[in-house]
This record gives sequence, C-alpha cells and structure tokens, in this order.
Amino acid sequence: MNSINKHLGLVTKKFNEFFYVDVIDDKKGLTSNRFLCKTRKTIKYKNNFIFVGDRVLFSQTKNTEKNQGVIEQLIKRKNLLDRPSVANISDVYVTFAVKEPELDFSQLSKFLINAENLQVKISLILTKCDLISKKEQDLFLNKLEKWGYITHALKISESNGYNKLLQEFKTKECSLLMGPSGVGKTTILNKIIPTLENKTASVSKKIKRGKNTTRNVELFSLSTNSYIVDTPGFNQKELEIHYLMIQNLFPEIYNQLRDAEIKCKFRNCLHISEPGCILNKDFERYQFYRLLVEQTKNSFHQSQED
Ligand SMILES: Nc1nc2c(ncn2[C@@H]2O[C@H](COP(=O)(O)OP(=O)(O)OP(=O)(O)O)[C@@H](O)[C@H]2O)c(=O)[nH]1
Ligand SMILES: [Mg+2]
Ligand SMILES: [Zn+2]
Repeated sequence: MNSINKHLGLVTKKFNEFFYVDVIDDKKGLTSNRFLCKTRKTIKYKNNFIFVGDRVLFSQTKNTEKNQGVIEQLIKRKNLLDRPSVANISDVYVTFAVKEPELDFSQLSKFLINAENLQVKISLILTKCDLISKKEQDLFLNKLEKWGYITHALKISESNGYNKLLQEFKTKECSLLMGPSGVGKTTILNKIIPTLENKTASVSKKIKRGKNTTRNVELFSLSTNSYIVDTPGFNQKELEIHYLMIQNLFPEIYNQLRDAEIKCKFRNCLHISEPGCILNKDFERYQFYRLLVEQTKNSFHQSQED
C-alpha cells in the first residue's frame, strides 16, 4: 500500500463492525467529507479496538462511487475513557440536572472522581436551573465552587447560557458531556448545533429517572479544530486506583498541596492522621475522601492476600 493513498481521519461514530470516519485535511483541519470504513482484520491494534475519538489512517476503497474505506492504522491515542469508550478527550463536562432527576451530590462526586482519573480538565454543567429559585441555584454554585469546580448553570429558555458554553467549547479540542440519563446532555447539543435535532426524552414520571434515550457515543464537529461528544447516561463503576493516588482526584486537596510552601512530613502522607500533616481538612468532602481511601486500602490489602 502506498502511503500517499492514505487519508488521516477522525472516528465520529461506531456501529457493529463499521465506523464513520471524517477526513482531517492537512491545512483545513476537520472536514465534512465522511467515509464508511471497516477495519483490516489482520492489523493488531492496541486492545484490538478502535473507538470514537480515535485518529486513524485509512485507504479509500477503489472502484466504488461511494465514500468507503478501510482503516489501516490507529494513531497513538492520548487517553481513553472506558465507560463509555471514547478516545482523545481534552475536556470533560460532568453534566447534572438540579431537578428531574433530583441532584444527588454523592453520585455527582463519583462522576467527578472518575473524570479526574482521566487527567484532563474538568468542568461542571448544571441543567434545568429554571426548575429552582435563584437562591437555590446560588447555593449549589457556591458549594461546587468550594469543591473546586467551575460550573455553568443552564436554563432551557435562556439561549445566552448555551451561547456562552458554545464559545467555550470552540476553544477546546474535544469536549465530552457525561452524566446520568435524563439530565439534558443531548438537549445541550441540539441547542448549540441547531441543525442536529437528536432524540431527547422527558424523565419518567414514575421512577423519576431518564429513559436512556441516547444509545451510542457520537462525535459532532463544532469547527475545523473542535468537536464535542454526546454519551449515553451511564452509572459510574467502582474506582480502580491505588489508595495513595486518591488525593490527586480531589481539587480541595491537590490545589492546596500544589500551592503549599511547606509539605507534609511524610512523602506518602494520606492526610488522615499522620503526624506532621499540613492539609487543612476543613472542607465538605473530607469525610468522603477518608472513606474512599479506607475502602480502597482494604480492597488493596485483600487483593494482596489473595
Ligand atoms: N425544564 C428543563 N428541562 C430540560 C432542560 N434541559 C433538558 N431538559 C429536558 O430533560 C429531558 C431529558 O433531556 P435529554 O437531553 O434527553 O437528556 P440526556 O442527558 O441526553 O439523557 P440520555 O440520553 O438518556 O442520557 C428532555 O425532556 C429535555 O427537554 C432544562 O434546562 N430545563
Ligand atoms: Mg441523550
Ligand atoms: Zn498530609
């Protein structure tokens, strides 16, 4: 195969054994030139899989009028989110509704912790702010600021909030919306890309939960160098991380220690009850941090004994 005949592309959607791959032009960046591709069976990719967000080299199938191709090579990825599987994310927007479904702060914390594990920039979006008072909204925003997060508050009827968000997304390479079902992730995409009209559905009245309307991960272009990924509402799985690393998932801790002039006495300080610990533990999620360390430590020791 002559490498001149290969195109660089971005995987925007995956279904069964097929992929949509949009051509990335050397000069123009991401284009709307879309190919339907299969992968070459003989190639051994890392994990043997290709995901939405992956950059690939593909060859165009000859003797066909249609845009069809074969993925020849996977370009090394920067990161991979595994639930749902998306590659090369630059920014995660953890999205929750303030009501319908009711805002569950411990569930939100779990999402944030899992997102932090990706080591990308994390922001928060609170949707459905039209369903609560301004006072209540301010309380939420204040709380989340203390957790260490910048939060966008959205009301479906106010286009201003969506416009601002769109401008921000356009400064990022690959933003990903993640959060429970029914919080309004797809609604955000429909608002910022008016031609889209993707399927959304109201929250079930009976069980007060979303109906898992979005079924596939799909990537949408916002400009020639920026795109956004909608994901189905997933629950978060248990964290897989060494207990010493958990402190790196809490901005309340890592921001403090990064700025500190003096350090804790012991290098491997867990900031629990060690002598010479300098961490100011007066923050809301400290008990949650402690609990998470204890649980993870126990399962770590258990797995060492097994
Ligand atoms: N009142 C109000 N309703 C909203 C807002 N944003 C979204 N909704 C409604 O919430 C419902 C769920 O929205 P979706 O966009 O389908 O939610 P989703 O997060 O994509 O859900 P899944 O695809 O199941 O993960 C829809 O009926 C939306 O109209 C908002 O700001 N205010
Ligand atoms: Mg959706
Ligand atoms: Zn310490």
